[in-house]
Amino acid sequence: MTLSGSAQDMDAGTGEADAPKEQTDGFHLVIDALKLNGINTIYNVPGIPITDLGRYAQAQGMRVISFRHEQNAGYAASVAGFLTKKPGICMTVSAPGFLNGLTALANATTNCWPMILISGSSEREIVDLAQGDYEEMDQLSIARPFCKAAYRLNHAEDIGIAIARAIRSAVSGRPGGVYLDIPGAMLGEVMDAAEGAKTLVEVIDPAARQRPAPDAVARAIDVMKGAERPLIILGKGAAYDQSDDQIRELVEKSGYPFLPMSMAKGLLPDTHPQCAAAARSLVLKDADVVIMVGARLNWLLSHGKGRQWGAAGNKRFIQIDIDAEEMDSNVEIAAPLVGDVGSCVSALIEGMEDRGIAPPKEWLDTVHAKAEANMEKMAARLQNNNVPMDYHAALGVLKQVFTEQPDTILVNEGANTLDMARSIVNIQKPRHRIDVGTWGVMGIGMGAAIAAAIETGKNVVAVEGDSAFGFCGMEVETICRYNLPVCVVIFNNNGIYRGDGENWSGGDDPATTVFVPDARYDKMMEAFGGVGAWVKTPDELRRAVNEALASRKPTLINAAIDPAAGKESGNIGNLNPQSVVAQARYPQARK
Ligand code: OXT
Ligand code: ADP
Ligand code: MG
Repeated sequence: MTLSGSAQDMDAGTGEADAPKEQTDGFHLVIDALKLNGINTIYNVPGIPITDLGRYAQAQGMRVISFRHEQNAGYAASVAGFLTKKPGICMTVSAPGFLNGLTALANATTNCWPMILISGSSEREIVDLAQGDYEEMDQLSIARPFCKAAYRLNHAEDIGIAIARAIRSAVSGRPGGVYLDIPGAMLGEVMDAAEGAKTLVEVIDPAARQRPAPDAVARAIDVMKGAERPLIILGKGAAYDQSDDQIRELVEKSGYPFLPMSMAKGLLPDTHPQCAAAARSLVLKDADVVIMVGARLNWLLSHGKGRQWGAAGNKRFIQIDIDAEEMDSNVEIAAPLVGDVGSCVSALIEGMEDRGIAPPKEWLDTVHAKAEANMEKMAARLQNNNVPMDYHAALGVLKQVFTEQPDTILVNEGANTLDMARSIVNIQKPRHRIDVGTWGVMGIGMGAAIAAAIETGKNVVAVEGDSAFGFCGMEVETICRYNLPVCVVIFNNNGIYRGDGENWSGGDDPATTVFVPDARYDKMMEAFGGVGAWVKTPDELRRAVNEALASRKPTLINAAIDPAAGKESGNIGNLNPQSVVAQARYPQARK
């Protein structure tokens, strides 16, 4: 993109003007650099100094999705990164807008998702002398600890290389968040268009394949050969890698049971006969060889040790990860395979040929029997018709909807709403479940739903605790404005974990964990032209969700859930600190 130049070069000798040279500017070089690298969407909140950057990007054919709050725009960008393997772009104003986006940048880095936060910033000279500029803040220094890399762009001629660096930093090796600081003045800098075009850089092979060394593969195969009770754990790094066919081949050729972490659900269908999700405790405790594929042995897996993992030292781990430093982070890794999931899994498949690798039938039967028993127990609970609904009744409906319409993307957050939906709603396709990720962060829901709809065009159902929704609920206006096929289902139990908490002082203020009872969130959606429904029975819920999916209209279903049905912190209540003093002081705390 070029601008018609107003400046003209004058021929000193004759006084005649040369043909006017075409010019460009910082705004358009940023847009051209992104487009050159196949990035066509920006998640944004406008304001000084980037308002016009958004307008011009839209004018130049980019999709610019404007949000009501930068944190949600940032979550959307990070989820776009997870879904597409290209860095999602979030664009914000300076200081407060930047800080609002920073949580999402840090969350992206924690989740290993590629994202670039581009924030406008104030006058360098004034900021550096702390002279009190409009929205003054040293954003670059503040961003550094929260991301993989942080850069500042000082001149228009550096835009091409800076955006190339940002893209490569975000997607190469372990993906993560990158901060790009854009002083407002730089955007208005004008330069010769042809010279500007030469400064643009197309990033070649930004996330180069990394094949594991043959001896590392041989070591892993030797460990597999000795396995009597093997297990494959699939993580969201495996989902991110998009080597879906190879992963399926590894699982099916080895015959090993597999346990999907929450966002790896669907890499193989949850209904696959080798899926061990419903026998989680058993496989973690009893497996003797565990192959980790793009999953970390962090808190979600009890760090690979302790009671959950059975007797100490009873396991050998093979770990596939792009990041060598992940190895031995919590326990000894017997066979590290450093590389991308696709290359490592392919190498394992090749190495397995003719090595007689298959799990003992007895182990498979044991896992299968446990999973079947758990599923049977669960099935009975899903049938109930209690009013008010409990989580099982409502999720029984959603389970059926997802079985019938497996192309729908599930977004999920909350505590009980999250934990129960994870185990009840089966996912059939890769990257069709997006949730709170490694930090268990609340508020990701609306940004994730918007990104999923924008990036895939598919129907999205966001199953939200009422508290979780409150962190990002204003974005229902964004959903309506862009007319996205998003159906938000709020599990409204009047509070955080439960809606029946009491104020232990006996005073008039409500308990710390409860909300206004029977709040009409459905009216929020109606306020912006979407469809709202307040449902109290499984049948009403089923009808409302099916209507939303058929119409593809923005819909919010406010599902009344029994305030007494949930548990403190869902499945992770054990992480709450305990105090014998407090328990003695408050008898209620002992419940
Ligand atoms: O094998 P066993 O027998 O053990 O059984 C297991 C499986 O085998 C079995 N299972 C099945 N059975 C039958 N059929 C099927 N299909 C099946 N599948 C599995 O079920 C059990 C359990 O299986 P699961 O779930 O796989 O295993 P488990 O043990 O739970 O796994 C452990 C974990 C750790 C991997 C898992 O629990 C997990 O992934 N947990 C994630 C938890 C998480 O991240 N929670 C969110 C954070 S909680 C808290 O921090 C909240 N806050 C604070 C806050 C946050 N987070 N963020 C910010 C920015 N500010 C504040 C807040 C405010 S939650 C929250 C709001 C909550 O209120 P809401 O209103 O939103 O929500 P409600 O609670 O609904 O009110
Ligand atoms: P989960 O929460 O599902 O267990 P984590 O986020 O803890 O997953 O782990 C993801 C892991 O995947 C990270 O250690 C990251 O380095 C790794 N990873 C990300 N992308 C790739 C890739 N393309 N190939 C190999 N490993 C990857
Ligand atoms: Mg709730």
